[in-house]
This record gives sequence, structure tokens and C-alpha cells, in this order.
Amino acid sequence: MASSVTDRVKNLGESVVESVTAMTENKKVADLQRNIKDSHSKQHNTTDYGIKISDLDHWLKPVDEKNNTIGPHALEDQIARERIMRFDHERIPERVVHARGAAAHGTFKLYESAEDVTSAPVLTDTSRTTPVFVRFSTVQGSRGSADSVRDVRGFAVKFYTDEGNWDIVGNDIPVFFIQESIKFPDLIHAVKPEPDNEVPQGQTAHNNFWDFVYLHKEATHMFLWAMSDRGIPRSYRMMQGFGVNTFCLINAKGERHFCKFIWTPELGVHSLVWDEALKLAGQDPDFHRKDLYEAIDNKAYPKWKFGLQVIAEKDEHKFDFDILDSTKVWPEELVPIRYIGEMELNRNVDEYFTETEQVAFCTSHIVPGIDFSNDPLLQGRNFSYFDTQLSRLGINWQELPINRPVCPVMNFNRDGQGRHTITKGKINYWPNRYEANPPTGHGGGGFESYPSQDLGMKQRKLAPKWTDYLSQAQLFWNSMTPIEKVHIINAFSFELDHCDDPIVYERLVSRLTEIDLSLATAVAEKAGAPTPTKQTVANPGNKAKGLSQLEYMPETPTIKSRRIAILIADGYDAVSYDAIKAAILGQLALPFTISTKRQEVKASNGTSSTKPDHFLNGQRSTMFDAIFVPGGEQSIKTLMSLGLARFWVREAFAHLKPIAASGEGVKLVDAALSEVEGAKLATAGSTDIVDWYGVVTAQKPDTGSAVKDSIKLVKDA
Ligand code: HDE
Repeated sequence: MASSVTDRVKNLGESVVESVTAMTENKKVADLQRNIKDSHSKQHNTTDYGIKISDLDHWLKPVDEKNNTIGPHALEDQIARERIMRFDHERIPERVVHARGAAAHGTFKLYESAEDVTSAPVLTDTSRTTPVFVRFSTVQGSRGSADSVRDVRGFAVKFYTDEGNWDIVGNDIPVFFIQESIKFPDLIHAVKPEPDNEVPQGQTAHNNFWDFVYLHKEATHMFLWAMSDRGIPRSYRMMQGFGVNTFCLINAKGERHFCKFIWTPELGVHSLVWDEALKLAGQDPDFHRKDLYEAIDNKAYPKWKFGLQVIAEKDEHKFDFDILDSTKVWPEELVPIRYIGEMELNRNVDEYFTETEQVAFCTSHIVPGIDFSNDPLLQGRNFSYFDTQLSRLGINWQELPINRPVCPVMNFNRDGQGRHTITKGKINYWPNRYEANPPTGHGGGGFESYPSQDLGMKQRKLAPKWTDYLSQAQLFWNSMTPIEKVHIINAFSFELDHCDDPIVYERLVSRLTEIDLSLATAVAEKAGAPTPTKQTVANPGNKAKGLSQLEYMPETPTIKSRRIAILIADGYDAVSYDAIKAAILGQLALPFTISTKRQEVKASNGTSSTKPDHFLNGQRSTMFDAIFVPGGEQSIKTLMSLGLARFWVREAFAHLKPIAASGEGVKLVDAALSEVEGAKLATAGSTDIVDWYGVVTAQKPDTGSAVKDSIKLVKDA
């Protein structure tokens, strides 16, 4: 799919040339070349111990060709045995959470030095290009689950800096369900498929999850986010990323600031609608994985701005909430985001397993100039990530090509399963008589922990400020636009409808009365809980900036990398078809021709023809961002006679997608939408461009203006 479009995307402008140059300078990409083999080479097949193999199809065995009989397998066949044994052990344990993911290589560039707050060169040296590897994921489902489910998305970034690897292991939602890491096993047991029947896959829509989050009031803020449109992103490329935890930055003067990390996408934040998400889970379970690969393959490289929120050490206790509490955002009105850099993903992986599956992130991997705070969630995570890699990848996981740093590594960690490095010499300890491999000493550029005074009684509890669980949940709800609120109500209704234990959905509705009575009432009706009558905790109506995703539209409207379907059949109008295709490619978007068949389709002029990318039942409207229907009497007559073609248009309309048509194409749109209540199009015979609920039609055969307007609509959508 992707490559057919690649062949046709030309003239991509200077930004692409720049990116290609950046790629060849990418130290990590260069480093990986040491391990790359080309499976397309003509080299003979060998065993792992290097002998060439003469036959790959038969196990050694007695064969009597005269009597047409064969005997049992010879155990002697070391080649067959090696192949089967290697295959038997191909799988490794999947990640205990975030098992399903997709990843890509890229670069990070700083455009403003943050030297006032940190001494880390990756955040101060604007002349550097730092290689990155980014893995996006869902949390709940297994490795083979669907991409479009309602879930939190992982957003893990590994920076290969000259001072060592730095990982920001974040999510697309800025807060978390729990305050203390000790609760993580319970949270994950509750959200994962239930233990008796392993149901459901990839969703929070079940009794155990809603039971647990009700019993953990601190989860309220995060589950509102998860029920919002952020839980069903249109693309990994259209999500924000948040480090969630509070880190520290240490500057050259040794001063400390508290800090949160934020990624904001150039393409804006966009989501699917729930009906699309549900359908895509069946129609194209790899939708997000393919979307990322396709965009990069077509050189529509996704980009994110990188931002910091910073609080000086002296201001740590100035806020109503504890700034180490990961169930809270730092409202932008109080702590503005300072954008200082940009990340671009510009290279797909060569092999999924060795890169995307074997990459291992650790929150504990930070570089000098960055430090941990006492955020209790972070403290626990710092133990968990390294530990989990041991069962997935073994003790030498940091030697795997995707994980090894691009700067020199030298230490006295030795041996263990799967060790690759061969370290010469007599010395494997410090101090040693040769003074080999010494530490830098303090002030010598090595990692220094910030000297902080941490006092208090040793006890199993948090401080009193940590017990406000609802203010920011209310703040989030209050900050949503009306349409986002409707989506949240629908999401809760769906989820609780999947809970069959009344105590679960009834109690959850009672929790919602602590947020907003109208929300609770609307959900109660659909979920089957008694209608609540009063707001149980006062909601002062506060709002904050940056919570509604509608605030994150692209700075310059763009349809770059959007997938646009062009519906045609035999007898299509070649002028209008060629015009829209050229216009789409001109905007670096991806045109896909959809027809009644995948064989050659002929145009009405008798000379032109085209080979469609897909036939109507091979792909569905859910997989595209917009639809264009060119004219051509015969083409439209055929499409109008097909229920599926009319359904394509109607379904796209229901999913609020821009639809444009020219010439006779208008008739198909008209016919498809005539059955839709409330849909009313241009009056018959009108020759004007009509812009109505995202539908543009032009009845003039000259499609120039329709094309222009439809592109504009896709940008605005
Ligand atoms: Fe994770 N988390 N997590 N998590 N997490 C893992 O590490 C854990 C948390 C996140 O693409 C595991 O390598 C604990 C918050 C991402 O490889 C594991 C706690 C955030 C990924 C683990 C948290 C995340 C993971 C499983 C509570 C957002 C995928 C596999 C204290 C900031 C990384 C692995 C990838 C993966 C533990 C909470 C994000 C078990 C104990 C908060 C994006 O170590």
C-alpha cells in the first residue's frame, strides 16, 4: 500500500532533502549498520555455524523411490534440527504492559538553549542533532491486539546523546491513575483481561477496571482523560506526549528546578470518532502501525515540538497540589510551557523484532544535568523498568544493537547470559593498580546526584496535600468543549454498559456526581444506574488552558500525509480525476483510488485509464480522512447503483469527514446523503461551490475551485 504511493510522491520540497541529510548524519543509524544484513542478497543460505545448506525443503530420511515409500526422520539431520529448534524459541515474553507498539528512528534538534536550568548538553547545545528512537504503544492489549481501541497510548523516547542514553518514557495523557508505584500491579491486574476467562482484549470496558478505579479515588482525573477523545487518537503522529513524572534539572551553577517534559505534534491533536475506532479494530487492526510507517515511507515525517514546564526549587510548595503528584497537571496558567526543540521521525525500522520489540526503556536512564525528584511514582518506576528487561531480554540487554549507546561504554559489569563484548586485559575491578577505567571524580563531568535534604518519619503514607483527588478532575471536565463532553458521556456509557455487576456501574455513577451532575445523570441513563439527583461535591467551575485537545490545531493548516479516497468506476472523468490527484500530491497528502475492481479502470475519454489502489470492499471509508468523487456519467451511474458505494459516502459523512465531488459526482453524494436525516445539499442545478457540513460539491465540469475548496476543508477538519 505505502510503496505504491511512494512511487508517485514526487517533488517533496526542501524539508525532505534536509531530513535525508540529517538521517545520514544520524549516529545511531550509522551504529546499527554494524549489525545489518540484507535478506535480499544472493548469498547462499547457511546454518548458524556457517556451512552452506544444499536443500531447505526436505528432512533427511530413507526414501525408496522404486516402491514409493519413505521412512522416519533421521535424528542425524543437524540442519533440520537447528531450523526447528531456532523456530521453537523465537518468542520472548511480551511486555507486561504496553505490549503492542510501533516505532521509528528520528532526530532531535534544539532551537533554544535551556542552560539557565540544565547543564545537559542535549538541552543546551543548539548545534547538535541527537538521534532518537521512539516507540508508541497501547497499554492494555497483548502484542496482537487492535490499534484503535480506547486506551492510553505510550510515547517512549530514547535519546542517544553523546553523554549516554536518556529515556523519557511517557504517555499521551499527562497524568496517571495512581500516586504510588506499589499499587501498579493491582492497577494492571484490574485493567488487563479478567483472570477467569481472559476477557476483554485491549479495553477498559469491564467490571474489574471500573471496580478498581472507583475504589481508588485518585484515579478519577486520569479516567476522565482516558474517556475523552485522547483515548482514541487518529494517529500516533497526532498525539501529544507527556513525561508525566516530575524530574529535576540541574544547571551549571548547581541550582535545581523541577520539570515536566511535553511533546506537541506539528499536525495538531486529532482523534477518531468512536464508531470509526470500533470498526477499524476489525477492518484494520494495524491502522496506527501502518499509518506511522506509511507517513515516514512517504517522507511526510511527523514532528513534535519539545517543551519544558519548570518550577524553581524555592517555589516547590507554592501550589495547591503537590508538584510531585503524578495525578495532577501543572496548569499552564501557573507554569507555562517553554518550547525549546523539535523531534522528527524520519526512518522506519528495518526489522520489527530487533528494533521495536527489543528496544528497552528505563526511566532511570538520565544524563548529567537531569535528576530524579521524589515523585513516588517515578521512584518506583526507576526500579521496575530495568527489572522487567531481565525477564524479557536477559541481563545483557543493554548490548543489543537498538539499546547500546552511541558514546563509549566501559565498566566492570561482566559476563551473564548472551554477553557480546569481549573485554581484553587483566582488570575487572576498581580500584586497580593500573588506574584503568577510573570514575571521573566529582566535578569531572560524570553524573552527580543533587545533594538534597530529605527529612521525615519513615512511614508508609503520603503527606496531607495528596488527598485532593477531585479538583483537577473537575477542572478537566469544566475545560472540555460541549462536543468533547458529549464524547466523554458516550464513552462512559459504552464502558459501563459492558459492566454487568450493578455495584460497579452504580458506584461509578455516584463518583461522577462528585464531578458534574449532568455528566452523572446522562451516564446513569445509558448505564442503567439510578438517576442521581444531586451534585455531591461542589464544583466551583474552574477551567484551565491546554486541556481541551481542540486547542491543539496545527499552527498552519495542513493535509500533509492525510489519506484521501477518490471514488471512480469505468467511464470516470479523467480531467477531474487527474486534477484532484495532482492537487492532493501537491499538498504532500496521499491519494488512493478506490473503484469497483482493482483491475484497470477506463476513463470516459476513451484514452486514459488507471489501476485503482483498492476495490470498494478491500478498504472502507474508515481508513481515509476525506473522499473526493470526480464526475463521469457512466462512472457515477455505476457507483450510484451500488449500495456499498453509497454507504462509503454516507459513512464518511457520519464520521464528519470532508466529502467533495465535481460534475456528475455530486449526484452520488446527493443520493448517498438523501437518506440521511438533516442532510441537505446544494439545490439541483446550482453551479456554485457549496460548503455545507463539510461537504463541498461543484457541478461545473471544471473542478479547479472544487479541488481547492475540498483541500481547504480537509485542512480545517
Ligand atoms: Fe510503565 N512500565 N510503569 N508507565 N510504561 C512499562 O517496562 C511501570 C507508568 C510506560 O515502549 C514496563 O519495558 C510502573 C507511567 C510506557 O517499551 C514496566 C509504573 C507511564 C511503557 C512498567 C508505571 C508509563 C511502559 C513494561 C508505576 C507514563 C512502554 C515493559 C509506577 C509516564 C515502553 C517495560 C516501551 C512500560 C512499569 C507507570 C509509561 C513493567 C511500575 C506513569 C510508555 O516496567
